[in-house]
Amino acid sequence: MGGWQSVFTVEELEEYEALTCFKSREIIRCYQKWCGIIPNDFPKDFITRLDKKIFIERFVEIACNPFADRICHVFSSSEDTEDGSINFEDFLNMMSAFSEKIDPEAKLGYAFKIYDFNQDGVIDEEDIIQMIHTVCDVDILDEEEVQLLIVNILKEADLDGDGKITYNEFFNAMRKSPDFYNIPPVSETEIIAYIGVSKTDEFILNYWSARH
Ligand SMILES: [Ca+2]
Ligand SMILES: [Ca+2]
Repeated sequence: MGGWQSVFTVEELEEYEALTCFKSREIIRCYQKWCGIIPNDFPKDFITRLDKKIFIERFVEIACNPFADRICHVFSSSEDTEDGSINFEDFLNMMSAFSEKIDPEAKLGYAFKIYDFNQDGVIDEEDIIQMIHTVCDVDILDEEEVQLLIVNILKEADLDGDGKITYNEFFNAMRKSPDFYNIPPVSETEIIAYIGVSKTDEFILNYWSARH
């Protein structure tokens, strides 16, 4: 690890270990990754914020993910909610959430936030439409199919039938998935095929895990 270790104080490493699912070794590796993402002339501290667009372009693992924008907004600690900029600490949290080591329930909490496009604490029809449009670059579904998909998703997850999926309802729907503890990666083609099947929980959970 050599010189990289000295980037952090012992206290900083302990603090980051407490806030993430990483050990100090993995935190240092995240920092190395971060240094590969930021432009050469960008400050190498932990709090300077990198513009969302530049971050997405330079972080290849996320660049192709249609939810990249939402992911940045969920993990950005910027006070400006429209901003989505990322600093090292946000990046570390993001990596921790993507990690296989994270508790699946914690991962679901992040997934829920990502799908809650309008950030009102529930997933409703508006969010589901956004979700479909995010996954499908081209309009492969007509209006009728979109409506059917919404109905199917709500039928599976919206237990009290109020047209909104709360976190608890989301959690219950996700927990039924046989892939809950063993999430397989899927290709974009499979994801689009999945929409046709419209098995809500598998669709959402597989999608979330597909690109990291
Ligand atoms: Ca919402
Ligand atoms: Ca409900």
